[in-house]
Amino acid sequence: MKKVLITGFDPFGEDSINPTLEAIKQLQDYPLNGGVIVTCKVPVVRYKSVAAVIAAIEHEQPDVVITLGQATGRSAITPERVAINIDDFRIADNEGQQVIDQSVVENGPAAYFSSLPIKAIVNQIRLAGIPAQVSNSAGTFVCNHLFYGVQHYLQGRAIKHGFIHVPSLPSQATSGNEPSMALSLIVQALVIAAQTAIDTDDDILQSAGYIC
Ligand code: PCA
Repeated sequence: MKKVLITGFDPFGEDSINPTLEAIKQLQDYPLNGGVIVTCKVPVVRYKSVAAVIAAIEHEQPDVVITLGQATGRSAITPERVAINIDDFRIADNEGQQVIDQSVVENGPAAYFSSLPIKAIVNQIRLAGIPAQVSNSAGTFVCNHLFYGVQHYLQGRAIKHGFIHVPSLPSQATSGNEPSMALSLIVQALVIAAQTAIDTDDDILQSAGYIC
């Protein structure tokens, strides 16, 4: 039995809900083929976000970790390719910290790649009829911070980890000016991502290059 830890963030900024927090409520103890999903809630706070996920990893001893975040304005499920060693927050985090151009980890490498099979995940989600695309930037806010910090911690350990951004929920996008995705589709896509992560050792070769 493989264990997949999926993490969700608190609401942040102007939003009073976060689709990732709503998703993990439905994913706790979700049975996979040969595995199970466990979950953990994460504060939108520099450093504390990473500490919360490290504590959950130590407690759960998962085989795979999928960290999640909301990406307002995106219309697809987007597995992130890379985390970069920079915090450049466009807004304050949930403890009022707004840092500019500071390292996530002092003297850490410039970047870490996802160790999830991101292209296989995108393919499988698309086969279920749900929009998905590899993303080549997780931004420079708490999501990228968490992605980098957890990947840094996991160096030398046999635990796969990657970050997936999900769209806003329809109730967060009622102006009609922003894309959104129903919670049921987000949850379905994340189950597919978790299953694909435990089933796939080597990612597929398929172009996901874009002009950003
Ligand atoms: N999204 C933010 C942080 C928390 C979240 O859900 C981000 O993309 O950085």
